[in-house]
Amino acid sequence: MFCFQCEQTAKCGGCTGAAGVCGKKEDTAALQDKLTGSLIGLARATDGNEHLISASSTAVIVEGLFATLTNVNFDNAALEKLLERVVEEKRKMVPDCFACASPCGKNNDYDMQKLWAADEDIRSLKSLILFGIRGVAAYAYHAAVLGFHDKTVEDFFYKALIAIGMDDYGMEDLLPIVLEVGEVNLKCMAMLDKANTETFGHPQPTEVSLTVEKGPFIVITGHDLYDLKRLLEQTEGKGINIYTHGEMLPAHAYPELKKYPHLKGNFGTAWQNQQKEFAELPAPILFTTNCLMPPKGSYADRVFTTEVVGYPGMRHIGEDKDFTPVIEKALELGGFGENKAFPGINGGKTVMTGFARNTVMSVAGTVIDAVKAGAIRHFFLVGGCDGARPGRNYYTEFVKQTPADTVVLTLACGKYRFNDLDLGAIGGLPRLLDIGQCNDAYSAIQIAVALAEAFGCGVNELPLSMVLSWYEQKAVCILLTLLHLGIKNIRLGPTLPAFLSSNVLHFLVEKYGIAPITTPEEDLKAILGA
Ligand code: SF4
Ligand code: SF3
Repeated sequence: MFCFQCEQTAKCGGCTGAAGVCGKKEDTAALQDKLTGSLIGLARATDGNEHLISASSTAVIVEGLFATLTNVNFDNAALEKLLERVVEEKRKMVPDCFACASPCGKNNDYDMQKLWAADEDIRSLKSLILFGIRGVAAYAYHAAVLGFHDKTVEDFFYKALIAIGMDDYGMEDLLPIVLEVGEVNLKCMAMLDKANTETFGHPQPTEVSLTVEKGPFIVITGHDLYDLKRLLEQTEGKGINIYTHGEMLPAHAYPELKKYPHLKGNFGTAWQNQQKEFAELPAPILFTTNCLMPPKGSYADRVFTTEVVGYPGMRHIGEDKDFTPVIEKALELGGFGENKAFPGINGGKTVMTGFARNTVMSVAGTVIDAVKAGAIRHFFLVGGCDGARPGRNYYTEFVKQTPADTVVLTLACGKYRFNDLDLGAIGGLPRLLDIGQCNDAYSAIQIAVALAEAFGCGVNELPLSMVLSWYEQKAVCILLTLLHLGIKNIRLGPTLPAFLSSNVLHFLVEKYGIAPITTPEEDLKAILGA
């Protein structure tokens, strides 16, 4: 196998051999490559004719891309089924090709080995496109679940897949498509923001407890808010409490979700701690998206998956969304006998969330006055994924060391490194503002653009610095969105992606000033100049 799509890739170079660091086995990696190659074949079959694109062909492309994201689907049977659906769609799209006596080969599936063995700059740019659209597909999938679609976003998947399969594309052909991934992802995140806020209302600042109350409960993790809504409906009045985990935390801030009194609080920290935190948990855990780690024997009997997530042997809740098996498991396990506090990694008992664009912009006047009066010297966006590498305590230390006259905006699961810290307030505004999930990078962008407009400058001229952490492919598409917007001097860690060749990295450094993180002390000094 060969896979280097995520930050924890072996030796910062690539996972090879029998299994990846994430636990993905060789045969699953081969199936995921085959699925990706067949999606390229399906995209090729459109031959640039958008009339051949259908809702079902797009759905399988979105699902197929999402299924290959890190920590989403380890289930070969589910991947085989997706492959069958791709063939079925291709058969519907170009039936004559299946009956042709002398096939020309132009719609053939793509052999991903060609990509992994390509010239390193071509491989790097094609990887940026592929990993980027895997992230975009995850967001498009969530929007589609809520009934929202965008033709520009959906059509782009075909263009990007075709580009990955083009053997004669050079750097000058691929580079514009890399940046287009960022442009399209901005549209996609805007669509998901609209879908979430129109369905669940605008997030409101909300304090979330880190204590699990006695009695039966269910832990729900991942990014899919609609699954949480349906779980809340099905558990209403049953004496079962619901606790969010990981990227589900911002759900507490949405009016249409927080109105359920049995949505009680948040359990645990970021994804990489799940094998420790779920061990012996007297409750079932429902995974709606990444990040799923191979479940340990101590809790494997209580893991449930739904939507695109899959793991062999784990029970999967299908399209009927009947959560009865999860509910029965919660009642059978019974929960804790008394209230149990699970403090955050810095010992905090509660965390705040819900500072998305609507809330922050409603106090824009106060924020602008505070900047003009010198009460706020600088903004930091410290956001992105969490992960297992030891160097990630950089982000805790960085936030702890930010001066009292600065504001820290955060988003995605990297926030668990510091979201239980009490950083105090400036003029009634908390110094630490959780904007939401990774896709709420859209909110962060809107806030930055509004501030830039208020100050009559560009985003790069604002007293704002971005200190990002990455792990999986959603972070790749968000980074490309920030580059598409021309945002410069982003600090990125804990390590740079293995799929950036030296020439591509050189380009990003020269054009956008991307820099690896160093130490909190040095980076703060470089940013604040003191
Ligand atoms: Fe390795 Fe990451 Fe690929 Fe898993 S997803 S096989 S850890 S590079
Ligand atoms: Fe986290 Fe997996 Fe990326 Fe949505 S849940 S940010 S790592």
